[in-house]
Amino acid sequence: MKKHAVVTGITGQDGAYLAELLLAKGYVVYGTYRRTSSVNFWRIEELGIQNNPDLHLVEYDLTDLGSSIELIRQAEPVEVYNLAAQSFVGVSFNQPVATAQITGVGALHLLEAIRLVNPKIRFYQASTSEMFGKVQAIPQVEDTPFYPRSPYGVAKLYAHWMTINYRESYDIFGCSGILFNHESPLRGREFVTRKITDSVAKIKLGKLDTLELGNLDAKRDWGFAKEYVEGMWRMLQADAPDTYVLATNRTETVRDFVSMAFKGAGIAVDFNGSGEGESAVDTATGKTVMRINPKFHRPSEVELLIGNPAKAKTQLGWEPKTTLEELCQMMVEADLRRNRQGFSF
Ligand code: NDP
Ligand code: GDR
Repeated sequence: MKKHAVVTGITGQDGAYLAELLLAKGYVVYGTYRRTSSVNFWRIEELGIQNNPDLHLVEYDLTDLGSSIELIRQAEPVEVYNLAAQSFVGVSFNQPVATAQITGVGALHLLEAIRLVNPKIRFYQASTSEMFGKVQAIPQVEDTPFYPRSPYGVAKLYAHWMTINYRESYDIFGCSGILFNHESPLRGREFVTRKITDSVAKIKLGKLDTLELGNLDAKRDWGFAKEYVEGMWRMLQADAPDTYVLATNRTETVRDFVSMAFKGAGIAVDFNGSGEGESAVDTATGKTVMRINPKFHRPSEVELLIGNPAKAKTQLGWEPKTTLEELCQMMVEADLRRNRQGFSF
């Protein structure tokens, strides 16, 4: 008998990679997607898993308690990975209530469904370094105090504590993975790394003049998403439920990533000016290829994230392997290929 797993948010970056991993490990996967006017399966198509007979696509919305119960009852999973969320920090300032309902209370719906249908099911909650927000220690580890700086961070903190509360109250095997930023060619284009690599590819191919960004000074700990989903799976195979940080223990600025991406496309840039007047110029042509647009600034910013994944290494045998340079190059090359072929999601 194959094990069943539920993956919420299969149309997202992590959902697609995790489904690929679980199918390779012999699971039957129930991947959930939302009803929209044009459902987007490009990631599972790019991974070539959309027609796998062990993959069942289930229409589901995290904000509905009844369908959460139905999902768990019908899929009969041994493991549930809650990856669905309104995951874009910037949008959470404009849609704080929707973000609370989806990203915060949505996780509670799944915990309730597990408690009611089968409390033996193991549960993974996609927690985030955004919970550290205005950081209280460097680097951040599992017991660093939280200080979220966005409605998204606050909603995720609620879901994080609910996972711990259900672990302690009902003995549910609930794990919380505090994952730092992880990126890939499957990253959504609204997030800064993919926005940069896609724009750099377009500039290289003459399809775009200038990339516009917000805060270049923000520092992030960026890893490769495909490696991080392996860490999620390992958390649910452990002897006891726990909370783990997954990160690379290296931090770089958005500006560094911009330079790395242009370099990866064979364009050398110089940065000029400062603050909102900062720009980057192609040293070969003298053209401005990056400038600041204040509309991309956030009302409150997370300035510095760097995580120490020592606990995950010791207890789960998990560690990141891909360097930021390799990751950036992989993303630039994927975006050059897609843009040459005339499409880019
Ligand atoms: P994505 O934004 O790529 O994917 C989010 C998924 O959630 C999509 O499949 C989306 O569906 C789905 N979703 C959104 N709203 C609902 C809803 N109401 N009901 C059901 N599904 C919904 O995120 P990632 O793959 O990057 O991240 C996965 C999870 O990990 C998220 O919870 C994110 O917050 C968290 N996380 C991510 C990190 C990262 O660096 N990537 C770091 C730490 C945590 P649709 O395609 O229809 O929009
Ligand atoms: P983040 O990722 O907010 O860390 O959340 P994002 O890539 O959106 O921003 C990273 C940093 O870059 C700065 N920035 C810009 N960001 C975007 N999106 N667009 C811009 O034009 C731009 N210019 C500068 C941001 O201000 C920020 O400082 C991601 C998401 O995946 C969350 O779901 C996840 O929980 C965290 O990572 C860990």
